[in-house]
Parts: sequence; structure tokens; C-alpha cells
Amino acid sequence: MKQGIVIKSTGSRYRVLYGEAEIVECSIKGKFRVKGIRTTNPVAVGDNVLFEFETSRGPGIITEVLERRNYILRKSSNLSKETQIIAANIDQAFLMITIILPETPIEFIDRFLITAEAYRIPASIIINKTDIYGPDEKARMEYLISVYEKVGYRCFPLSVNSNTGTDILRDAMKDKINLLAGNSGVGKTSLLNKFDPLLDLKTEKISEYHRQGKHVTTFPEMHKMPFGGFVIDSPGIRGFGVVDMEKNEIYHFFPEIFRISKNCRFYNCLHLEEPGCAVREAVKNGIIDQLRYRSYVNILDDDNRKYR
Ligand SMILES: Nc1nc2c(ncn2[C@@H]2O[C@H](COP(=O)(O)OP(=O)(O)O)[C@@H](O)[C@H]2O)c(=O)[nH]1
Ligand SMILES: [Mg+2]
Ligand SMILES: [Zn+2]
Repeated sequence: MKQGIVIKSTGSRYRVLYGEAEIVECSIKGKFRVKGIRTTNPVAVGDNVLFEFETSRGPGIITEVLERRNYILRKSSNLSKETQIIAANIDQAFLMITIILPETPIEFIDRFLITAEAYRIPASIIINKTDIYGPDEKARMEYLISVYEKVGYRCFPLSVNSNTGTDILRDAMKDKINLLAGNSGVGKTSLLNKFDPLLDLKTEKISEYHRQGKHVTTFPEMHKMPFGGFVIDSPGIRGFGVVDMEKNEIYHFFPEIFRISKNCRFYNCLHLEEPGCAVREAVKNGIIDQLRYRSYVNILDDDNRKYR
């Protein structure tokens, strides 16, 4: 029996990295069940698996999935109850955003962050394309950095194209399993090509940004980095998984709101119009940022909270 790590999963075929560089195409044998969920793919990228070779060096057969530290899910489709495991054993998650071309909505950032909090996966923000920012965009960027670093999320302003700031990110990703998320067009693939030119992945043309919201079923791929560790690129997965949250627990995943909520008069305060709300007071005093509070209210208001 050999042990490897799954770097690509298409739902029926699995690509397993064995040792430093051996790639073994595998299928699965027997039943694999994930407790408590119905999933369309029992094995996902990031999974540590046991496998055996079918013939001496031919394709392999996965016989066991080793225990997962964590995994993230998404619904297979809007209607179905089945879920797809996007990835497993993630050490940290990075959301790549851009101030312009394309502009990343604030609420999108906060939805990503609360999902990361719910999964208890440390999250950071990469702000790409600093090479094209004028004074207004730079000011906007600095403002976002101050807001998110104050809450505790590390920010990495950088430009993949002009190769500034990428070293700091590389150091942060080294030897870890990193999930890289973000809207299409922000530069995720470009970053991977920068980190490992041998990957030679296809980047998107500017004109293709506009085809957003397309409902394609794609499977993420995990790339081994030459500096150690892995980066999971998830085309077609804009955010990162789904978590069903109750209205009264959304604020638990805004760390700064949650901390202050302990001082609210009512234990079931939603921090909207309730008297004696310490959160609203903190927003008024600038202790909690307006931007984050507004995101919180928007997410709370939004009945259709199922994000992909
Ligand atoms: N100006 C600028 N453009 C970039 C930068 N990084 C990526 N791009 C461009 O943004 C577009 C989308 O990049 P891509 O890597 O395909 O984005 P993805 O959809 O997130 O994988 C391409 O035209 C890239 O050349 C950057 O640092 N600066
Ligand atoms: Mg891409
Ligand atoms: Zn309150």
C-alpha cells in the first residue's frame, strides 16, 4: 500500500502525487462515504489517500481516504441536496481581489471571510494589479488594508505583472496547502504561472471577464509549488464553499462584531435597531468600521445567502 496526495479530481478519475514527483492516475474501489453529507465526489484535492498499483506501474486504485483535518463544500447545483467537496486539508485561504479591472465588491470579500471563519480556516487578502492603480485606487486600497488588518486579516498588496510584493506572499504560502479564490480576471492564474513558470497555465483575456456568473462545473486543481507546499486554484468557484448559517449566528463570524456583541443589552441582539446595542455604539464611535457593519447588515438582509 502506498500513500499519496490527490492533486486533481474530476469526480471519477483522480490524479495522485506520490513521493516528490510521481503522478499516478487513479480510480476508486469500494464505497467511500463522508459522514453526515451526501456528496457527488468522495475524494477531493488535498486528500491523503492510500492506493495500490493496478499493474506494476500502471494506473492506481485508491482504497482509503485518510482522516481529513477539514474540507470545504459547495452545492452540486442550486436545487440538489447533494454537495461537492471542493478541497480538503486546507491550511489557509487567500482571496485575491482587485480595486479595478475588475472591481471586487466589498460584500464579496466579507462573505468569503465569514465562510473562512465558519470553517475555521485562516484567511488573508491579496490585492493584485497595484501597477495600474492611480492615486484614487491607491487610497482605496490603503483604506481596505487598514480596515481588514485591524480585524486581523493579513493583506498582501502586489502586482503579478511587475513582480512586486510577490516574494512576501510566497513566504506566507511556503510549505502549506493554500486555497486561492477570487473573481475571474483578478490574476490568480497569472500568479501561479509566476510562482512556477513550468505550469504554463492559460490566463484569461480582458474581454472574457464579462462572462461572469456562468454555471460551469469545474473541479479545482492543486499545484505543487517549487518553493514547497501547494496552491489550489479553483476556476468556476468564485467564493469558497457554502455554509448554512442561521441569521442569528452570522455576526459570530465577524470577529470584531462578535467580540463587542457580548456587551449588548439583549442576548439575542441582531445589532440592528435593538436598544442598548453595543455594536451599533461601536460603529458610531469608529471602533467597528462602517464598511464591515454595512456588509453584515446586507448579508443579514439577503435571503438568498447561498453563495458559491
Ligand atoms: N495590470 C495587471 N494585469 C494583470 C496582473 N495580473 C494579472 N493581470 C491580467 O489580468 C487578466 C486576468 O488574469 P488571470 O490570471 O487569467 O486571472 P484569473 O481569472 O483570476 O485566473 C490577464 O489579462 C492578466 O494578464 C497585474 O499584476 N497587473
Ligand atoms: Mg484563472
Ligand atoms: Zn447588538
